Amino acid sequence: MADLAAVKRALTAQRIETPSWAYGNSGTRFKVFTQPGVPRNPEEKIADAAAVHRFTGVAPTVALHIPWDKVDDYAALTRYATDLGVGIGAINTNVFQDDDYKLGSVTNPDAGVRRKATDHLLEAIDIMDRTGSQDLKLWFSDGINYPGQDDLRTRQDRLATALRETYDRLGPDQRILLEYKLFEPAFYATDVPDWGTSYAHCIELGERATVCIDTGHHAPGTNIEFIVAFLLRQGRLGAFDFNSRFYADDDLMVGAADPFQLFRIMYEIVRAGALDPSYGIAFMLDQCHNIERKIPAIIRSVMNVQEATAKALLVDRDALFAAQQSGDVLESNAVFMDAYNTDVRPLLAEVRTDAGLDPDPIAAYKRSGYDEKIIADRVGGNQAGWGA
Ligand code: PSV
Ligand code: MN
Repeated sequence: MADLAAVKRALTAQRIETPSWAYGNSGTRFKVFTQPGVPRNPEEKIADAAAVHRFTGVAPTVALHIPWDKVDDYAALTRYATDLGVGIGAINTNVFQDDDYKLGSVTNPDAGVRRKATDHLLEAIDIMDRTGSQDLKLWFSDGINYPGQDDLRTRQDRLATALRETYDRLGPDQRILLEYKLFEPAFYATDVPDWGTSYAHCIELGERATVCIDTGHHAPGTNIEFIVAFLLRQGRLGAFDFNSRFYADDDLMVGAADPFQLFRIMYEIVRAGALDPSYGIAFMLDQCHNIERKIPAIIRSVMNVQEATAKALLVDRDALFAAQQSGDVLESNAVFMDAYNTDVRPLLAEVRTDAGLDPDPIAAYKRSGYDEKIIADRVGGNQAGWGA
């Protein structure tokens, strides 16, 4: 039996970071649907992140995206966040929305474009210095659409050069989170398509370069928990971008498509003792909410991660190891599934009540009047969204 007091302590200490862009408008390649009450600036996004933290108690940081969240005074923005009870988390770079990047950013055949892209990565570290952020999250949309369009190997050299310059600029407490993505927007070849490529570049760079696993960035059927286990063993798992995919990179609420997969991932985390914030893994959401209200969707996502975590913590590891050791296939699987099939909602309600929170964060949010207030207040101005 898992020690219930220890499980509750672990759940209380858990931390989940929310992304500023999830509070803004978003859509598919075909349509961005706007919603009333959407933030018009970084401050309003931070205010929404603070609301999520107030109701969940486990989401005390918000990731920024530059230049979407560009401001003149990052120290002031950080103070603003602190006053609302949250901190600034990872800084995300954007080398995918300028016309210059049509043929790639840091892997572009044009040295001038590569310089511009690398300068943006360096600028992001300047911002981290001011916000106190430790994580620079890099996702490159770089890739090619047609065989022969560019030299696959040379593009890896260009990538390595830009990463080296960026890594060398990091402060002692800062690190790179290098994300990979199987495809899109490049359809034939992507320059960082998988964890192996990301891992190899991280090894080359040094120990402050780690892999970010975006759960939506794999081929169907990929065993993501294997990647988690492998990278943890190598000490190179730095972060998650949690979301759900049904087909491609859907970026829907984590735990919506495959809660069992999320449980299996969280089990590897628990198994490695990597859940506690002091271990250094950033558990972030990377989602967008195109048709549903954004704040309750983010609260629901945080709760889904908590539920998967609670189930992972409930695995009777002594019984599991004993069954595994004796080669009892059915018993091992049964122990694992027992934990997954436990209804952990009452346990999490208790954890929240103990922390002085409402046991039902979604209901509490709905009752709070926050949604009505932002709809009434945020009139005029330009709503934030992709490209804003
Ligand atoms: C694009 O796929 C993406 O969702 C990446 O996962 C990044 O983390 C995110 O955008 C923000 O740039
Ligand atoms: Mn991501």
